[in-house]
Amino acid sequence: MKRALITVFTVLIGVLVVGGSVLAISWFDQEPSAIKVTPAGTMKTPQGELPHVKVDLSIFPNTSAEYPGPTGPANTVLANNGVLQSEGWPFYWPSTSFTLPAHTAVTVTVHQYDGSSTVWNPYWAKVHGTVGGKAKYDGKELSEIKPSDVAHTFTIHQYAETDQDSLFVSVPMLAVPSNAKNEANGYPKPQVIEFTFVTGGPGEYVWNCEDPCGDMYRNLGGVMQARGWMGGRITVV
Ligand SMILES: [Cu+2]
Repeated sequence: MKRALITVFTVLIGVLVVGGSVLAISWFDQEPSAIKVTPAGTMKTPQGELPHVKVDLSIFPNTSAEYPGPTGPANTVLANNGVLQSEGWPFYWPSTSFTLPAHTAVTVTVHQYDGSSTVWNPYWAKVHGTVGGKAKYDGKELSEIKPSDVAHTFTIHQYAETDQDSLFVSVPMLAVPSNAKNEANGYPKPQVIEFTFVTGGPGEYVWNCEDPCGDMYRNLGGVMQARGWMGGRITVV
């Protein structure tokens, strides 16, 4: 009887430890809540007239009271090379997670407040995978910018092995000039970047920044590998 009780106790403790760990990990790995897309009627595209949605994003060079950035503990630690403090690193706002409708034209407008850090590969200074192969930079249509003018990129990747529809989009985010003065909100006047791409069928995609804006190896660590900062998840439904 005693032995049976001890066994039950041991199993119970095991369940608590494992269950607690799973809860802790999922809490530490929490993502910011997904960005809402705004329906915008239909749009004429090379694939015909399609439903149209809009997404608004910002890129801030550092956190502030108004834009606190991603506050999940795992993100904070990752983004600061193990040091618990969240200021001084750039991030996409208000989130890095989206759910997008399938077979839809998606127009993304980005308010970009950060300075430049030259891309290692000029490929990332070019626009890939958008409607017309271009993006609008403060109203001007361009298919590439100077590698030294890139602040960040918005790059959606396809998984290497999958049977879902291909989706590869990469747009360089134009930097604000290095001598730009901060306005009342503590940030310089942003560059406004706009581009449209077309989703295929349902699938799971990841996106991230390809500009070396983080720390550690070749500045590709820290925020560069942290969801909620410079990368996220796109679900097409
Ligand atoms: Cu970046």
